[in-house]
Amino acid sequence: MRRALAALSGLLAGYAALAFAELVSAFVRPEAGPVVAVGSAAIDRTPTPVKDWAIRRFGTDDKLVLQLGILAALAVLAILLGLLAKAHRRTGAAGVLVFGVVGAAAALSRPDSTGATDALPSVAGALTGGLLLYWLAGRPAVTGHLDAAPARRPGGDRPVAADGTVGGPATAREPGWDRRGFLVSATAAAAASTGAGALGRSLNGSRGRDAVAARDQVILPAPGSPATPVPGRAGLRIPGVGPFLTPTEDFYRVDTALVVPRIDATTWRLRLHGKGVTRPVSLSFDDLLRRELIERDITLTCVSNEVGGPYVGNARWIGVRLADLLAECGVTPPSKGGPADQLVARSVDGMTIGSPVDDVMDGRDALLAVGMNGRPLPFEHGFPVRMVVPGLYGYVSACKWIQDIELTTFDAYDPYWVKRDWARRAPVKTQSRIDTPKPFARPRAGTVMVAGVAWAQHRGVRGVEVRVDDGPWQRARLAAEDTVDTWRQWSFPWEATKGGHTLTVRATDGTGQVQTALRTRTVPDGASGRHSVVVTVD
Ligand SMILES: Nc1nc2c(c(=O)[nH]1)N[C@H]1C(S)=C(S)[C@@H](COP(=O)(O)O)O[C@H]1N2
Ligand SMILES: [Mo]
Repeated sequence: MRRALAALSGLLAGYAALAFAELVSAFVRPEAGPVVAVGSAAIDRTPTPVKDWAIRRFGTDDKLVLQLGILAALAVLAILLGLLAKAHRRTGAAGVLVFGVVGAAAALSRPDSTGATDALPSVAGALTGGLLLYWLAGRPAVTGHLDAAPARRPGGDRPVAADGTVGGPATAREPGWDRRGFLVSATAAAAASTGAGALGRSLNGSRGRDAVAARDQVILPAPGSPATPVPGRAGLRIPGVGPFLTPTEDFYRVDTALVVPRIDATTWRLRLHGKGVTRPVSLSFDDLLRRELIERDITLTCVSNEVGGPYVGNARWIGVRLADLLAECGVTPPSKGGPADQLVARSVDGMTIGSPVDDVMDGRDALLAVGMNGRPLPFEHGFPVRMVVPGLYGYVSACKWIQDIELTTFDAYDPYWVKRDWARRAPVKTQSRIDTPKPFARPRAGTVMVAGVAWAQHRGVRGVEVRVDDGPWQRARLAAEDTVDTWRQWSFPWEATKGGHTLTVRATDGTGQVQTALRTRTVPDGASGRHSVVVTVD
């Protein structure tokens, strides 16, 4: 029993620490809270193969899994500290402080840390937790004092001991542990912590309210250069193949942000500066909206997408042409003698993403996007402004929550993902995917519609072929092309015969290059190889 109470003390101390840290974080920054800080620091330090696996295994839930993992680990450690404090009161309490130091160090190590105050939530939380553990662990010492006045059961006539034993004196009780005093303290501590945590939560929640209100106020001006209408036959409407334009709520999300930044567009600014920038600028959101806006359909792909994977989506983006802005600031691409070959975009959450200046300025529709599918960007996808560059994987082009653009060189600076084993330059590889039938489907013999998508952004898709088992490559029917920057749907009516079959797809891009069969992993510059689906025809 004493051990259980000791373990409970540890848990309570951990709970109090996190709750008070949450409260203090509301006065600092929600990102400085210990769980978010440790989680973010862990993300930054996770070896690339593990991170890549987590993205593939858990998708957008990777962050939830990480935070639940941290909480579970903390719970175990808190129990151990509680047990330790039973024997060594001071050591146990000091152990809680060690976690405060770890949390504080994590918060200060973050690239978006705004200064020493980021340590406060962890330090305050740990002090609270440490003191509580010290206090609870000391409770046994006061046993004799309560024994003198056993509680009376309401309406009853027999004394009730603190541990609920009815009848005689405290003989049945474990010696040295004042259980009632403990329970009173513990309950009070739990209540205070819950109150503090709830208050912190609600204060943190209201922080983003201005940003939400500012986003609700945004009215996107009509684009001066609208997107060409999507050809009616770009979407095949085949069951199992998604719509040609991916609905925003279905669009994949990949980023390192444990707390989605909620930026107030009315105070947001974008700075553009660096090597060869003769006229640096600082722009407001309204400055951007006053420029000519262009609207383009662009398919975005993540470098962590496995062959056949889901991290690809096609949206209608509205934004400012980045090349024009760069030219106004005096930027010349390196191919024309400019001194900077890398454009580094920096987000409010400390992400850095580097793109080749030559690609951004070669005439393609590289955007500072303000809208997605006709609406202001959702916070999850980078509100108020993000980059989108056709033909480059997201990690080398698509910085969300952007706040700074610096012109530099590839020699001088490695951005976030490049420091973590990913390639400096990463054009999207030609890929194709079978969306129907699904793996291990059991279609009936006869005509089975095989269909999916293919993409080779900025080169375009010229052809798609399907192979059944080891048979010849057969031409699939291609849906109409929207632009070279978008994916293309395809279909192949297959006369399916009974038995097990393997369907394989390959695309040919606009330059005539056939998608390679060579299988590579996602690291360092994107998976290659062909998607196959195994089915059994009944
Ligand atoms: N600030 C920030 N921007 C980011 C990232 C990130 O982690 N942080 N991830 C990049 C990656 S790897 C991809 S694939 C795209 C994904 O954009 P989406 O989440 O809007 O689909 O965002 C890019 N921009
Ligand atoms: Mo990505």
